[in-house]
Amino acid sequence: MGSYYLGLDCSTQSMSAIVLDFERGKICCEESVNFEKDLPHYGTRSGVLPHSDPRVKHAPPLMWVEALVMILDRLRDAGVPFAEIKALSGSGQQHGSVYLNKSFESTLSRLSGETVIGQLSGTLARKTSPIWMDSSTSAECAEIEEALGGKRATAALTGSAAFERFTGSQIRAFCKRHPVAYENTVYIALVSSFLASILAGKVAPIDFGDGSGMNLMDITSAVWSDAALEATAPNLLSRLPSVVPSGTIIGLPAPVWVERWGFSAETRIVAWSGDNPNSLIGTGLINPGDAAISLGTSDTYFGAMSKLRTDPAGEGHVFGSPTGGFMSLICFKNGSLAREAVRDQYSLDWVGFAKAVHQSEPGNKGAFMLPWIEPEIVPKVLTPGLHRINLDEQDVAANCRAVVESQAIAMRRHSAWMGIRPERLYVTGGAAVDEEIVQIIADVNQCPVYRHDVLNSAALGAAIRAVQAVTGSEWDKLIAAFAPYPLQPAAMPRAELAVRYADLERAYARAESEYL
Ligand code: XUL
Repeated sequence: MGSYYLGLDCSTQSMSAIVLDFERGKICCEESVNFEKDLPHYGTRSGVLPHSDPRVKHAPPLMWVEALVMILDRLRDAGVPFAEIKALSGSGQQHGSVYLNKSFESTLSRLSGETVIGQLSGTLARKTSPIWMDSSTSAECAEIEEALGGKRATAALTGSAAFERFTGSQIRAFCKRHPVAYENTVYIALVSSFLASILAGKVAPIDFGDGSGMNLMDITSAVWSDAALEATAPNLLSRLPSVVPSGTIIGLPAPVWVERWGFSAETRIVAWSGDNPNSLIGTGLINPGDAAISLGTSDTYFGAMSKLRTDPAGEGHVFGSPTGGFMSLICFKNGSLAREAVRDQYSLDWVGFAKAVHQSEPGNKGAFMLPWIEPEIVPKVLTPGLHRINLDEQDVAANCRAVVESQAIAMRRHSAWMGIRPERLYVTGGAAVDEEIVQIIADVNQCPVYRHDVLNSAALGAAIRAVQAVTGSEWDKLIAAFAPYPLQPAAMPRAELAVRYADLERAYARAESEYL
């Protein structure tokens, strides 16, 4: 009998899985399901339902369940020995919420056969789930902050100022706009706890890491905050599960998963967490001082925190770390979204995009852009727009460079509050394979950039968390075994470009304040 550990990741655009073979100390299987391509009948674009208002971003929760079923099928077809999986955990795109009616709990307890999705369809009190890209709840954010004594007080209490995409303002908006449906909502889950509930066949708790992306939890004591609940919606406590440490074993697989996929009835299900806390583990950044950039649908900049400290400007977040401490993070919505939009405008593929960046000069002769193709989170921009500064729209190479350089500069500028000016940076996420992007990050930050072999740090982090929860192994040892720090940098900074990028950063800062 071997020992295998499964990590799942339900992100914006896909569901992915990583299986660790513990005895051999390696990843033995990776699979992925793309929502738009593999599940076209849900009608999403890149995992998001189209809507006439660019601020409204929802996804169908049953699509995530169908993706879960599909990925388990793929793992089985790939020969994963389900009976030898000792534990599993998962990762969900943070902040997204699922609204469930009174039949949820009883349906979970008797999920059966081929029709998991059909059975769950009757349990939704709201057919769609607002996700992290939504920015339609500014009024509710203002109301919550006012009730909690302002932006700073909200951040001090919950780890973040009130944000449109955070679950609290989304719940408030739902309750105000659809009071009857809110009344019929008996449980509110996060993407992570929703999928964990389905696997465990019972309502799952929310972990400390994902719970801190809701504006509802007291970040210091890791329990729901009465004041925040009251500022958000009536009778909210009864609709929320408890908050638990990220390493909590929450249950065993429901019979359907044992019967249909051959999971052992003894497989431990470890609380699922958000993609960012999971990525912290998957990039091995458990010790304060280092920082990582995840280049995904959103771009995030994050690191472990030595002492709880919130962002005075209210742009950044403090989340719970799966190791028990804290992590800091800032999130840019126009990550790969903006890179893809520029690439598509010039009808390029990624190879052509990288070539174009290469053809242009570092610093772009002072040309850059504010790439707010979607409403932006940092800085807060509710009316989208792409603004070119000293930049000729016809110049393909300069535009491709401009989006990447501007994003790298924005990350550097807005991460200053974290107080980490790292000696090295780690990169993860799909776009981390691009040599030009990685070089620009090194030059803008004037530090070496390292790239992990495994770019799906959220699924890897979930699998490592599953091992840790069951074996009690030290984090350092698990990181060394499954997410070792790369020895060779992927890019070194070019010192001769330091002044050029410092000038560009100043110009960028001026332009940003002009357009805000
Ligand atoms: C972080 C954030 C995104 C989501 C989706 O606060 O909103 O990174 O977690 O990945």
